[in-house]
Amino acid sequence: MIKLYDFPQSPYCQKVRLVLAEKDLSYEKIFVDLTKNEQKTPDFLRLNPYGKVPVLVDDDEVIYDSTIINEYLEDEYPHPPLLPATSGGRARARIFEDFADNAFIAQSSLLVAELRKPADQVDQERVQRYRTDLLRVLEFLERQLEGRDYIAGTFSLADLAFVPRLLILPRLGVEIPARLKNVLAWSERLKQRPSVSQLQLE
Ligand SMILES: N[C@@H](CCC(=O)N[C@@H](CS)C(=O)NCC(=O)O)C(=O)O
Repeated sequence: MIKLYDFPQSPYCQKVRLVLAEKDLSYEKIFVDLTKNEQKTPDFLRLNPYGKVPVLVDDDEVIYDSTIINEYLEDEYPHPPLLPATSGGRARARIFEDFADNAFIAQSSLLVAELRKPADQVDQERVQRYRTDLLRVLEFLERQLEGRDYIAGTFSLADLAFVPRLLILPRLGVEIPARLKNVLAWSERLKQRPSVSQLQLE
């Protein structure tokens, strides 16, 4: 039985839950309360020395880091495939999976953290800067999606990596501008997927 050490609001845990759902894998969810620092207990650090969720345990295998977990799931449970068939396509999927983590999730997490502060401590200048940065990322994605339904051509792990933050953009005060037609269509296409519509964000 697969076990997932999870914190519901974590976009990295959400990435893994999306892939588990796409592959229709059953698993046990183990709640790690980050608000109580449970990820830094000796027991948890034995699973992941970085003290971060998600961690996936599949029989004797202990795997951490959402990207590595999702690649493991793809290797171990290849159907349905979530990487393109060609080497070039797979490389592109990996490039954008990495971009989602480092540019999109990382940027939006700064905004989430700022907006979570008590109202009188929120730095509006920063909020505006983070929103502008996210819009710049969306503009870049618009160009990358030209002539493609999905970021690496076929639906893949890369698209799923964007989903957690794509879903909460309105809550962060970021509307996808109407001129970004490719991003809007891609986002709608993703929202139609059962794995995405049923994703628990809280
Ligand atoms: N690169 C890691 C990042 C994981 C990560 O940053 N997890 C956060 C939750 S969103 C965490 O566990 N933070 C707790 C901490 O750093 O103490 C991945 O993709 O899994």
